[in-house]
Amino acid sequence: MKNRKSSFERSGNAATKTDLAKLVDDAALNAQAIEQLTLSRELSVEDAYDIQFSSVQRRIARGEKIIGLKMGFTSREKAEQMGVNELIYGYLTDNMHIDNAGIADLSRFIHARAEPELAVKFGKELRGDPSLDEAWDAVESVTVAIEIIDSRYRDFKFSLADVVADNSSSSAFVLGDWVEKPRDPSGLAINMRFGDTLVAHGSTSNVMGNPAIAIATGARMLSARNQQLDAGWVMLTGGATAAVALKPGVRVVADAEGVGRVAFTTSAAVPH
Ligand code: OOG
Ligand code: MG
Repeated sequence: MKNRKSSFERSGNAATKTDLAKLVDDAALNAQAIEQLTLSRELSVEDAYDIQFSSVQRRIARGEKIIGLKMGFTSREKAEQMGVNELIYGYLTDNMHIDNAGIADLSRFIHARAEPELAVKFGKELRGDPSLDEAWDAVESVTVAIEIIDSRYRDFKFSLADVVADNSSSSAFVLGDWVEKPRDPSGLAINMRFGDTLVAHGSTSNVMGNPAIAIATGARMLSARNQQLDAGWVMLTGGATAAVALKPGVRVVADAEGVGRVAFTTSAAVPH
């Protein structure tokens, strides 16, 4: 039989995938940055998704519930900002949800950034290799979201395998009100403001030309791991603009053309 061990197993590093899942999960829990995993071991993207899955199981064991998926690097703007050129996904849990107009406690994060995204909710499950039309047909409603990403790696620097193992920097998200889906989700202007300052401006077309393609791709990537997008799940289709570092005491507002708006405020600076 051919050598079927993954590069990770062959590298002979003592830490198992379960150990690495605990490492990234603890870093997220304690808001403590860690060194990139790939600086001291070989990790394939497949290994990284195993670590991600195992870290999400730890969240579930603590009582969190998976409520959806986020796609990453679906726009050139994001891929260029982070130097990673491949689509990724990560899981969203109920614990990551912040109410619209609520407060994001910055002490929960290491070096959080915000990005405006189109979010969708599925009316039916989606699996396999759906067409763009099938993907959009599975969507029940849409809203504008602000994703708060927070890499657990020092200086927000990572390789593809590192970021995947870290649940693709999933950290928190705020959702606007759900509205009827447009016939075509492409070409909608999307903006984000910090106070009165416009800090990000793009179009939903930045997301793979059409966010429905990001949805179809997410379904296909999950299928490759024998998983699926469930009815009732939420998906963040990916940042349409570069992400912007959060600061204390700032009101963050995003809007998407014809879809609505969403806001939150960051906690005040802690006096020294
Ligand atoms: C990885 C997550 C990317 C997006 O929308 O492209 C992402 C990161 O940039 O830390 O959420
Ligand atoms: Mg994102």
